[in-house]
Amino acid sequence: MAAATAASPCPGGAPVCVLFLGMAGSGKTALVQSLAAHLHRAGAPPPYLINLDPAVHALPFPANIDIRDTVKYKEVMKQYGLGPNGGIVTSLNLFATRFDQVMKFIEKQQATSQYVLIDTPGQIEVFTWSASGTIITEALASSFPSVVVYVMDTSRSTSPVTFMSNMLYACSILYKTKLPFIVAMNKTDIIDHSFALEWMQDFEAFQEALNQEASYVSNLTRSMSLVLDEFYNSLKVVGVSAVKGTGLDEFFEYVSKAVDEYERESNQAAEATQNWRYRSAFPDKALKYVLKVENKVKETSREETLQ
Ligand SMILES: Nc1nc2c(ncn2[C@@H]2O[C@H](COP(=O)(O)OP(=O)(O)OP(=O)(O)O)[C@@H](O)[C@H]2O)c(=O)[nH]1
Ligand SMILES: [Mg+2]
Repeated sequence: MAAATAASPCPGGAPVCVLFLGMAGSGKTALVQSLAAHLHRAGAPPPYLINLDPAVHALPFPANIDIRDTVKYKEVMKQYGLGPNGGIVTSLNLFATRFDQVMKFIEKQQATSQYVLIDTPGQIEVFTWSASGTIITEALASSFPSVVVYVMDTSRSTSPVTFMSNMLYACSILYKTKLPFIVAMNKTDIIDHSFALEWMQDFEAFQEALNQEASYVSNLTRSMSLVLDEFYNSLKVVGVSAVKGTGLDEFFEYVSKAVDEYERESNQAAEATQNWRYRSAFPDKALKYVLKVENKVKETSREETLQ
């Protein structure tokens, strides 16, 4: 429980925003509930819970912010003459216009919560490919250490072709959000996720499993698996069971590693922006000189402060 109970995983003390994405029924809501219960049992500060699914009937956790309090999904469908998916997209769009208020609530959590756990709708594309999803993700990531968790139903990914489709989806979300990324292989109480780990680490084991399936899709999958090799290398994968509450300590350890990654990348991005600012104004030689002078100025002012 060390990772979850220790002081904030973020050096600045800001709460870490964890966004749960994944196919319908993969267990996003159950995992958020299970993680909140896990933190509670360990006596850790309570996480701040946000529900962004306007269509959920019964929520198994007490949300601090619930989209359903602001937007009535059924009325949105009626008012705009929309079907279920259009209703969810529009509800999220309406909610996104007021997301600045959510940000203010999260800011106030600095002293009380280490984690902000955010549940999203099952229609994954609604969140990952809509303007509101992008607005919400970027707003969070620009102010708080933010991590994406792709929840996968392990028991439904035992066929290599289905597994590959799931991984392609995960890959597309990683490249879309460009945030530190964790794959939570859920429902390990039904089947252990070791088969999936083996497929990701051992290309030949995956090929062997594919050989059992003779279809044109398996040929496509064979080629795709070569492409995904690079993606697998940088991936953090953890097996969990939301129902049994297993793997959750390890999950929080991965979140801490993802926060380190977030910090590293934001520092690099800040440096790159700064260098770019100079680069656009000065030719290469002059740039080196400007950076040298700037470092000298920094050193001098540091020395003056110390004196
Ligand atoms: N055996 C088992 N079942 C699980 C686990 N996690 C979730 N489930 C079940 O899977 C079903 C879907 O879980 P949800 O948490 O609603 O999944 P979701 O991803 O939030 O679903 P949507 O919001 O509809 O996309 C429920 O019947 C859960 O009880 C798990 O770890 N093990
Ligand atoms: Mg759900």
